[in-house]
Amino acid sequence: MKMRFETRAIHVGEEPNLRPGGSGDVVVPIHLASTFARRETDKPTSGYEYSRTANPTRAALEKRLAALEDAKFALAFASGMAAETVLLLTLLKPGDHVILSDDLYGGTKRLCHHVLQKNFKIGFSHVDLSYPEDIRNAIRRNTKLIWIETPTNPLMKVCDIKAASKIARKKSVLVVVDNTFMTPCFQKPLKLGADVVVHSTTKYLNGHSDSVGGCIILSSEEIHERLKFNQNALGAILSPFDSYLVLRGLKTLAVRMEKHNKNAMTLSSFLEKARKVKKVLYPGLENHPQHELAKKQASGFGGMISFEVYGGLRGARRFLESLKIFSLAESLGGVESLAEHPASMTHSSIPKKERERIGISDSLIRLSVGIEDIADLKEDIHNALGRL
Ligand code: P1T
Repeated sequence: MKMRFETRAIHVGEEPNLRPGGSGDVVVPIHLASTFARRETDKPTSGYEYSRTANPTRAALEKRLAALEDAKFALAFASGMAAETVLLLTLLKPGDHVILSDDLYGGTKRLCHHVLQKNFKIGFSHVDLSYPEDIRNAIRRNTKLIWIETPTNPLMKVCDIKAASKIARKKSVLVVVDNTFMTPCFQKPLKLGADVVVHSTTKYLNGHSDSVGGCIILSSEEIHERLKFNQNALGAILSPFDSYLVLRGLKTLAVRMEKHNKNAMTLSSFLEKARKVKKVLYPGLENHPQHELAKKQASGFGGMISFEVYGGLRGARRFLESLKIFSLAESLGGVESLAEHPASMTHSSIPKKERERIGISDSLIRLSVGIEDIADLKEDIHNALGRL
């Protein structure tokens, strides 16, 4: 039976085993074994041999992740950065060139410049991916890959995945989309023409701020085989317990995303009217430069809002340190609301001059809007703005 998204999020990968000897668990057990016994030397009897190579709990999660992005394959990693590292080391070789957005998660930028460029001689160009023409112009003879974060972290710029994929395909360039902010609940990059999706499962997919993980999702058998080989060779796997946590979190992904979206929509409109707020960046607002595109390419706007306060660094600090319900913490995508200061936290590895050129100013604040009662969230923001 072909299941719809919300049903898949609960059932795929956790079909109870009702065969003779099967226990019928409705929830996949946490298979802690590091190794699996076999009858014959030349083939693994159960299909499993060693947990780094494959593990039944991780396999259940990978099956579900693939189903949610309408893809054939998924691989689960020890963190979002581990997934990105294995992906880039698999697809690129020295001398290759990659196009990235000008603002994106600071850790991705650090991996690209401080590891891949420095040690492996891979070149990177940063462009504003909200202009498809700029993508076309940035493609070089040796360009192998376009890395798209949409909306971007933290400036919330939206890239037209369909247009970018069309440009890339003509030049045989691969398109990777980091779908962490939107999740497959709101956005399906592979359907829009992208080749590969990556996620930090640490965020919305797990949803409860109690697991660090990542994944790669795709339909190309050839690339999947290479990735699987390299994941095993490099050892960057998600543990059985974390796999279980993400399987559990995914069951409520759709209801959580609906509430994140609703709360963020209300809060962004509230911030827009606040006297001490200079500007608000949220794709759901009509004045967002890519609002129409965001409406067309995704079925929701997500739970992330960035905004600038008056009062520069001092103002931002005072606001953040006055919050009571929002925790002042890095990360995002959990049921609890978080607030952070990109310039000194998530994006501090980017030099100040470069940060300011991109638009990550000292007065920029990023919110991960949780699923608490919106009246409490509004009150918390209102009171903290009152301290400016
Ligand atoms: O933290 P990790 O699971 O390794 O994932 C890295 C990562 C990848 N992609 C995006 C879009 C991300 O936002 C992140 C991690 N981001 C944060 C920790 C943050 O606060 O923005």
